[in-house]
Amino acid sequence: MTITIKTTPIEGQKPGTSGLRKKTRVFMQPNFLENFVQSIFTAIDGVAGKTFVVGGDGRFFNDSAIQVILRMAAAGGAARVIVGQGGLLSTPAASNLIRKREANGGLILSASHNPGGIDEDFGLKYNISNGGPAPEDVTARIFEATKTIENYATIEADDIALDALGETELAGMVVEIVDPVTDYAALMAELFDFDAIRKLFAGGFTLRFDAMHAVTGPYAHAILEQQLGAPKGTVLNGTPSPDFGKGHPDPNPIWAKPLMDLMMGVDAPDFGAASDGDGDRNMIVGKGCYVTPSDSLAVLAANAHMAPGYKDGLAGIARSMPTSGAADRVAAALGIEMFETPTGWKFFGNLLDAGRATICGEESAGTGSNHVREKDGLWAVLLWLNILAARNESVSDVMADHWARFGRNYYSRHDYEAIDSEVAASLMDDLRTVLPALPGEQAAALKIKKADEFAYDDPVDGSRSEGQGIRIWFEGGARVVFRLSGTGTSGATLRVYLEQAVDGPDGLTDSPADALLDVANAANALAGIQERTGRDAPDVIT
Ligand code: VG1
Ligand code: CO
Repeated sequence: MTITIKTTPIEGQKPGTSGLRKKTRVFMQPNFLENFVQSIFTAIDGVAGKTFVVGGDGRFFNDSAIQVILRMAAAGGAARVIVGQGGLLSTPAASNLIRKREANGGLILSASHNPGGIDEDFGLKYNISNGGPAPEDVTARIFEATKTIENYATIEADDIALDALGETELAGMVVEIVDPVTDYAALMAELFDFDAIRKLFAGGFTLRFDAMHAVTGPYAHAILEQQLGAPKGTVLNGTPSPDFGKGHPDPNPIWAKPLMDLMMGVDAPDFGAASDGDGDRNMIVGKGCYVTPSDSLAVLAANAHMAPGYKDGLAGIARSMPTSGAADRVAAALGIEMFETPTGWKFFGNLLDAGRATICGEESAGTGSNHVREKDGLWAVLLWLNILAARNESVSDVMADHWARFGRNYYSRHDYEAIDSEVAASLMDDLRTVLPALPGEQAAALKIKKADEFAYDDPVDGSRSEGQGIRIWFEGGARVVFRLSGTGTSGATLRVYLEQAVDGPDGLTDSPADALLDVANAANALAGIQERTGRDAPDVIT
């Protein structure tokens, strides 16, 4: 029996870079989740007769939120909801299921790389029928609906058991519980040369994959250890836990420090990798050799043809604006199109759908391809493994060869987290104001060449997105980008993206910190970060 519950709009339900993210306790407030879910349903003209995929990264509140969504979908007359067993689905696996099962869309419960737990973060994101994050027109409609909502519909029913595979019925709607790994693993086996990777492991090649107590554990155990024959123990922290073992499931040198230490030590395995809370990010490390995500994108693009799924080459490459120009060098050498989009995977969807881009990536450890419409952590690891098997070289050899061939873009991101929102906004406003006068000026040791605020015109649907980050280029190949994060849950996070391009053959083996010192000083001189924020160093450097 459908019941209609009266509610009133709740402030702050504007989706950010990747869905709505809040403190878990905020999501648990009366009607908070219900209002947002009903607003999604309103924004897509209702759910009657439709099929959806629902799953999340297993963080605290994942299962209760799924029960709420199931009851509300049933009340709206949805035909079928496909749920990952135990409520688990990695973000790329959810994207794959939406596509494979031709669902109308999906609801993904995750705050990605943010910590989980009752005092940490929760999130919810709507994906459309192509399997990708809702584009801006849809998220704008969702936000509008949250501002006018008066009631939501649900049913009175017991919780559905999420652990038993198979179909059950909920007020006329079919709930289908599926294994979260099966379809995803089948897709990976189509894309990559599993025999070659199996031989690599059989020959003694060693890997450590840190699942960071998050959702990729079951995927990594099944694919790397069971299907590809990597020895047991290859996957670390492989059991998903609601608070990610009290860790911060963000695969970067700071939060995946134990893996980094292992890779830099004398007993380092041949290859190290990690993924984030919801399985869409990746970190790649060789023996003594950290690969920046921007470089990883470039290497994957340059070598993708070695994997069966990409043997015909790439149509084009896309990267988010703050991502380094390393991939641009590859696109130029291959003679293929290169696209620069705003931050967030939703901007790649049209390019992938139109067949203009095959591989996409972001500096924030996200890489993926046209196989789904999300970034995909394990996919990146498997493509690297396929390439290493084909080339029979170490990660550091591959990198040295890559830089010698294409040139190198030194890169680092400095994050100032949870700073006062007004301080952050005025820092950005002041930069915006001085932009036109900057060319020709000096900033610390560097001379400014160009400066602008990035706006994106989507070449497929013509939509325009403004205010996507402030970019300043310097003489001598350096660039700095300033942007405010759209995924944080307290205060504002200022991201400062530093890049120094070097064409080679000289200067390809400097330490990134040395290579980026001048541009880091220039960034501080331009934005007055230290005086304004009172911080004498970034909270996180990646
Ligand atoms: C961050 C990253 C961005 C990424 C987004 C979602 O956004 O910078 O590149 O797409 O997180 O990633 P922001 O607005 O905080 O800079 V995930 O793994 O949270 O889905
Ligand atoms: Co993520």
